[in-house]
Amino acid sequence: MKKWCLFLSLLIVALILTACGEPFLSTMKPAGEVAEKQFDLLLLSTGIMVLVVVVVVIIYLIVLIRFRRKRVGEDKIPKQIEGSHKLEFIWTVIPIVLLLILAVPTLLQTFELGNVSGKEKVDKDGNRENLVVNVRANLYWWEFEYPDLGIVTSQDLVVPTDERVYFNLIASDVKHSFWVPAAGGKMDTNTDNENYFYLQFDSEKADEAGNLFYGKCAELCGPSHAYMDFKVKAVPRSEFDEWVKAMQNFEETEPTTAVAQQGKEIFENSCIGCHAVTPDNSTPANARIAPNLADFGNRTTVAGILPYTKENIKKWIQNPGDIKPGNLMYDSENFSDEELDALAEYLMSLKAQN
Ligand code: HEC
Ligand SMILES: [Cu+2]
Repeated sequence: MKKWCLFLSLLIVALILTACGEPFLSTMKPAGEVAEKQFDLLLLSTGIMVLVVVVVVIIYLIVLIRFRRKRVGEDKIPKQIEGSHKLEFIWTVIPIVLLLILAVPTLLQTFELGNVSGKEKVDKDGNRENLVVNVRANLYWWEFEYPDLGIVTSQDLVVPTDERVYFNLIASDVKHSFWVPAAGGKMDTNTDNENYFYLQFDSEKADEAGNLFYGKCAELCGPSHAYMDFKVKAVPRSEFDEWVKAMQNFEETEPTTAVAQQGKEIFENSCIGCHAVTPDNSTPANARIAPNLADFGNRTTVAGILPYTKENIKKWIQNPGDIKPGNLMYDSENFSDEELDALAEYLMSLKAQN
C-alpha cells in the first residue's frame, strides 16, 4: 500500500512537472525557426522510441500470458522455432526502416542548421544583410560584440525578431557553451577556434515571453557555472535600430547628483581599470577583461543572475565572491554604505540615450 502511494505521488509529480515550461526558458516551447526544427526532431525520435517500447512490451505480454504454465503439473513445451526466415526478415527490416526514418531528417537538419552561408550575404552597397554577433564567453559572464555596428555589450544580448541572427562563438578562458533554450542551440564556445550558428526569434513568441529570453552556459566551467546566465532582449527591428543608434551615439552621461558624482570618482579610482563605460569596440577583445558597463542602467539583471535592484548592486560590489564563487572581479571589498550608495547610483545612471 505504501509503495503504491509513493508510486502514485511520483506519477502525479511527473505529470505536474511536464506542464512546467516557461515560454522564455523552455525547449518545449520553441520560440523560433531553429528551436522548432530541433523540437520536431525531438518529437520524431521520442515517437519512434515510444512506438518500439510499446510494441515490444505488447509482444512480451502476449508471450508471457499465452505460453506460461497454466496448471500445476502441466509440462507441455510450446513449439520450438529455429531459423525462421520470415521472422528474421521482419526483425531486421523494421529496425532499418525505423533508423532511416530517424536518420534522414536528422542529417538533413544538421546540415541545414549548420549552414551559415547567410552570414556572407551582402546587399548592393556591400553591407551585410544579416546581423552578426560575436559572442565571447568568460568566467562567468558573456560579452556580445556587434562587429559591423561597432558596439559591445555584456550580459544582455539585444536582437531583432523575425530574422536570422548569426553568431560567432568563442571563449577567452575555458570552454563554455552558448544556449538559449527557447530559441535553440546549444553550441560550444571554444578557446582556440570559432564556432558558428544562427538563431531566429519569432515576434509572437517574443511577445509571449515578455520580449526577454533566458540564456545559459551549458558546459560545466567552474564553481559558478550555474550562475553564468544571460538575457536576450528580442525586439522588433525598428526598436532594435533605435537601440543601435543610441549605442552608437553614446555619450557618457555626466552625473546629475552629488552622490552620483562621488560614485563616478570612486569608480574612476577603483573600477575603471577593468570595466569600460563606453559601448564601442575600439579596445581589443583580450583587453576587455570585465563586463562593459556603458548601458548598465538598462540592464535586467546584476551580474547576470540577481534581479536588478539598487540593493543587489550594492551587495554585488561589496561581496561578488559570495554571489558567484570564484569569479574574477575580486572576492570582497570594504566600501562604506555611503560609498556603495554612490557607486550604485552612478552605475544606474549609465544609459545609452536617444
Ligand atoms: C579585477 C578587475 C575588476 C575590478 C577592479 C572590478 N571589477 Fe567589476 N567585474 C569584474 C568581472 C570579471 C566581472 C564579471 C563577474 C562575473 O559575472 O562572473 C565584474 C562584474 C561587475 C558587475 C556586474 C556587471 C553586469 O554586467 O551585470 C558590476 C556592477 C561591477 N563589476 C561593478 C564593479 C565596481 C563598481 C567596481 C569598483 C568598485 C568593480 N566592478 C571593480 C572585474 C572587475
Ligand atoms: Cu561557462
